[in-house]
Amino acid sequence: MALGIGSAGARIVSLLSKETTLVDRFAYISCDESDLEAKEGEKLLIQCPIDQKMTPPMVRGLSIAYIDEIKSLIDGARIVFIVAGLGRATGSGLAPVVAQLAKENGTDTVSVAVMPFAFEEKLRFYSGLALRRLRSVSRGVVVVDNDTLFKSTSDATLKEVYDIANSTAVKALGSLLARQAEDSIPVGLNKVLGTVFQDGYSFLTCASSGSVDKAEEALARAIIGISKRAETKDANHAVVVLTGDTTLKASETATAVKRLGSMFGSEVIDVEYAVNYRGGSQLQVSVLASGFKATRYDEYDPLSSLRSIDDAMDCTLPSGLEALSSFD
Ligand SMILES: Nc1nc2c(ncn2[C@@H]2O[C@H](COP(=O)(O)OP(=O)(O)OP(=O)(O)O)[C@@H](O)[C@H]2O)c(=O)[nH]1
Ligand SMILES: [Mg+2]
Repeated sequence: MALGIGSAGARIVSLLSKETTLVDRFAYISCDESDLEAKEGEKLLIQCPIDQKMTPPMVRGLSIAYIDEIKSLIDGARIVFIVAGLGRATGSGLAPVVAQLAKENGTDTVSVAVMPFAFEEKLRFYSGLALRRLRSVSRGVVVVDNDTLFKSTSDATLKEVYDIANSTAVKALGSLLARQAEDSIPVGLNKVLGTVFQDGYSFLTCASSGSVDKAEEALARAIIGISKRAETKDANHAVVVLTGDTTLKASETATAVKRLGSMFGSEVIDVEYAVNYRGGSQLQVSVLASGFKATRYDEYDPLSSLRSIDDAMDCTLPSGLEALSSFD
């Protein structure tokens, strides 16, 4: 099951529903009705009785009244992929709650955390905090950094930036979560999960190249995306998906995969790969790599080094709402 939370999560899962062939159920949770519009699948709206700007702790507070509904939404799923953009109220507040409820239910969760663009400095604190929380309650966490999905140019609108970022992210996720088809050799769910269910964080990055050594060049670009956010030598598992046209040679794939260990600076890395011939002459490469104990986002939350804080206490209701009888 894929579950989109908040605005970014809902948009990405809705696009993913048209791309993946491996996910059976799609669902959406948000505090904003417009995130749920025109989405096919199960939907849950978390309502706030007072119109006001929310924070992640407020959303967590509001979610208490919806715990049974969240539980029944995820009930029966073998694996839940939770997708959320972190840093604002809904995704940061709700994604860790949903992951925790799935864990209590005995369901394995893979949380896909979309991290803020560099220009969204104000979102750093909550995104760092939410990522740490997600790590503590999910079986696997895949970090997708918005800056690796789109190089910001001054003339693009925010909608264009999101659209490009989403199409890149969804192509990468869809190529990992694909069934066997005529024009592809997929990696298979078990190998993806084997990579993601490692200690620490996984990263998903993408790059493309049209040069003579396109496989190697695109791979190097994707790995540079990870190197700015974590120690590449910590990587112990990776899945590489190459998407090109029908001229993509086996020898190119083989060379790229062989070079991967030295590109990461880790000779012990366990590499799986998949090939997809539905692309164009530009070779697209997606790299999912795992085993990263620390990330640059640890610095986003200055309290992350303290071990004595009880995160479960961080849950508030908008003032005035405590007295409403519908809240536990
Ligand atoms: N890739 C991508 N990122 C997005 C998109 N929409 C928002 N984001 C990013 O995701 C993070 C969280 O933003 P939203 O998803 O809009 O926030 P939300 O979870 O809906 O929270 P509230 O609207 O405050 O309740 C921010 O870093 C945004 O830049 C999107 O469509 N695609
Ligand atoms: Mg929103």
